[in-house]
Amino acid sequence: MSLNQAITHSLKAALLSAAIAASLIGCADKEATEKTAVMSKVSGEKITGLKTPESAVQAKDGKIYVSEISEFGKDGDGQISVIENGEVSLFTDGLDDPKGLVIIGDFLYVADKTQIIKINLSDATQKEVFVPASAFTTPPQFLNDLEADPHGNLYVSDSGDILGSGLGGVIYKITANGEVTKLVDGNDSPLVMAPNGLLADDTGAFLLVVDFTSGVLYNLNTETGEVTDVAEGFGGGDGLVHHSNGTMYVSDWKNGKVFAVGLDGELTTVGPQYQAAADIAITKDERYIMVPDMKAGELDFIDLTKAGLTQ
Ligand SMILES: [Ca+2]
Ligand SMILES: [Ca+2]
Repeated sequence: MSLNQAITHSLKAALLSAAIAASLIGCADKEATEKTAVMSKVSGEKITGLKTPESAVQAKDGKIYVSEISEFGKDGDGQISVIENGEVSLFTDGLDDPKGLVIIGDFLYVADKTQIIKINLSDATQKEVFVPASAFTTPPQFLNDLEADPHGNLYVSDSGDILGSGLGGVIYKITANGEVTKLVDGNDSPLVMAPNGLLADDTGAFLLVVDFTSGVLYNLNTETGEVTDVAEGFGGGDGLVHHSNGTMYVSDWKNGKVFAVGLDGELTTVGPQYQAAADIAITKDERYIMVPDMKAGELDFIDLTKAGLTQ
């Protein structure tokens, strides 16, 4: 971290803590309920042999779903694997470049390059295009993270020309019936370059976003489209996770790191050095941060009960 970044972190610590506390208030109760309701089927053992894994999510029954891009830009070779008690099996294939995953009710939603796919968790043959590419206001280039709010709305980041100019990204809201609205793009705010990780608050009024090009974390007002700079220095920011104790975790794909961001705004690196820490997630019992290491082809588990990572 440069001195400038360090100073910025210091100056913005209070703002960050306020933003997280304000936007995520109420999450603790919900997560605590789920925590006790779920029997974790996680051994903490690293999963290997995955094909360019990007994102992971744990269902209420403990199963973990992982999106695998396989070859970037090649259609039809993407897939979703399911992990149960440490055993990996194929859930569904025939996707393009699947990335962000979110579960609403009995369905898994997948941001698959240019469209959103909806799959029945209990029967993967029930798979449909929930939002086609044509429904977006601009043709999607690189649909990336998916997030849901308690009202059943989805949010998706299009990271734009993420591997080229690093610009052209857009953030969209998708209602439960599939209606798409553009929330913000680079014309509305220069902070929006290649938006990646999304984290919604309990009301859907605010969305925390980390940008892959700038490493800036910002807060988006989903009603007004107003974008507020919260913190910076996250490199190739990818995944955002909230723990009910107030700690936030942010992954840095480019530098292979996972940061814990305390309520005081202090950053701590957690877990080992990765090749490419993609879209992280937290297990239902909040014991592990799941880290898809895209280049290593692995899903790692950072045990938060070790090294004083939980209070
Ligand atoms: Ca592919
Ligand atoms: Ca991502």
